[in-house]
Amino acid sequence: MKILILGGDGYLGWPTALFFSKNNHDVIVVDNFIKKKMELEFGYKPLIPQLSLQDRVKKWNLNQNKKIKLEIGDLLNHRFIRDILNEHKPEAIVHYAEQPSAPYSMSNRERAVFTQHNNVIGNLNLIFAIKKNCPSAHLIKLGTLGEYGTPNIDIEEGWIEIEHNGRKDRMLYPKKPGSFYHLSKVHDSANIEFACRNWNIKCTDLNQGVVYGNYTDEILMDFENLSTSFHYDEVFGTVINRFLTQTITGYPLSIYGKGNQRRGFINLIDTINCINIALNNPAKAGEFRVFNQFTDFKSVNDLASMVISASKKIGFTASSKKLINPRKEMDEHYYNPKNTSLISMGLKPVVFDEKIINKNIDLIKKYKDKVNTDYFSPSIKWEK
Ligand code: USQ
Repeated sequence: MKILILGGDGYLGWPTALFFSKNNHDVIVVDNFIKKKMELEFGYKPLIPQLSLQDRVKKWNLNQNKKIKLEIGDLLNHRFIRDILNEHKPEAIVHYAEQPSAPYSMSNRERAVFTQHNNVIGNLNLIFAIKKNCPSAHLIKLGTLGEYGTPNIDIEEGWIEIEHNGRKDRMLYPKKPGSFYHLSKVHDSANIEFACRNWNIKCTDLNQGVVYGNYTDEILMDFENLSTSFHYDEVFGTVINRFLTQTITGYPLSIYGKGNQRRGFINLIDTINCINIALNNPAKAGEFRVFNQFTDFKSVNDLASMVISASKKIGFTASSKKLINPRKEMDEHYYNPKNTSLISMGLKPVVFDEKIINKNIDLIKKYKDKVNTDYFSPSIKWEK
């Protein structure tokens, strides 16, 4: 199948490209390197040094039947994305090409505006280009579980049956997200749902939990040269990846607030497995299908305790510290998000256990001397 991967230089996009190339698909990777520019704004580097995207693609293509193609450009340039779709006529489009950080979007007005402009307008340009040039392509859009927030009712997969004053309808599930970043994905979902209803295009919107992990089978083929961007700073590093990096340096695991907030999470390997399931079972024409893409949910305290106890078995003496929460989040809350769709379609989740925690630690421990512990303290405050 011909698959376009938008945001193919990123933490998720790069390993997704490797997986589909390895599995004999024609992969075209698109990126504008905006994330690299955002990293430079803060001076943050990923823990594992990375080759440029061009060099990684060259290395990979040396030993593969199916060569990855690379296109550099920005979804904000509507002519660029229109021409790419016209030239390649992809059957599936995996859309990761968005500003991915909640703290970034909350750091000041400019970055909030940038986040929503970049994400919402880029996505709009994409759906217009799909309508014009490849209306039967399956759009696989990365949304986020955080679109829902932490409501005091069960979280369904994108849609909910509502009965109001004696009448019923099936509506998009109401959203109460916790950052301007998460809101950008809410707006994307609403725009795509309208496009599916209005133009008969097809989309799977994946409301993904917090991703962790630093390897996939394809990355392990040449870890030094094919690694993905593994961040541990407060802007781009997700909570478990930060905890793993703090463990190797002996820095206390940074629990925000009382640590009772619960979140859904998923291993990097399962992100790709879920995309693969969606790809092999496309939405129908006109369908806006939503899957909640996480494999487990736990409190931040539980995640920290699991990392501390697992890492003890391999000689680390990790501890944790509760910090004043820089974000505005509910500490005690009901949380019951559903994730039955992908499991019923065959996802066999990678379990977050001692083995997986320690394999991830083992792969990064040799970079211990590269860790900059200044990256660990949160400075971006939601209420400022
Ligand atoms: N947290 C800590 N300590 C830390 C970092 C985070 O306790 O050092 C807590 C936060 O307060 C939050 C939870 O961990 O309650 C998750 O934070 P995060 O930074 O790992 O994840 P988040 O900001 O929610 O965003 C990440 C990705 C984003 C994706 C989202 C999925 O950066 O792209 O959309 O996870 S979700 O959270 O389900 O919306």
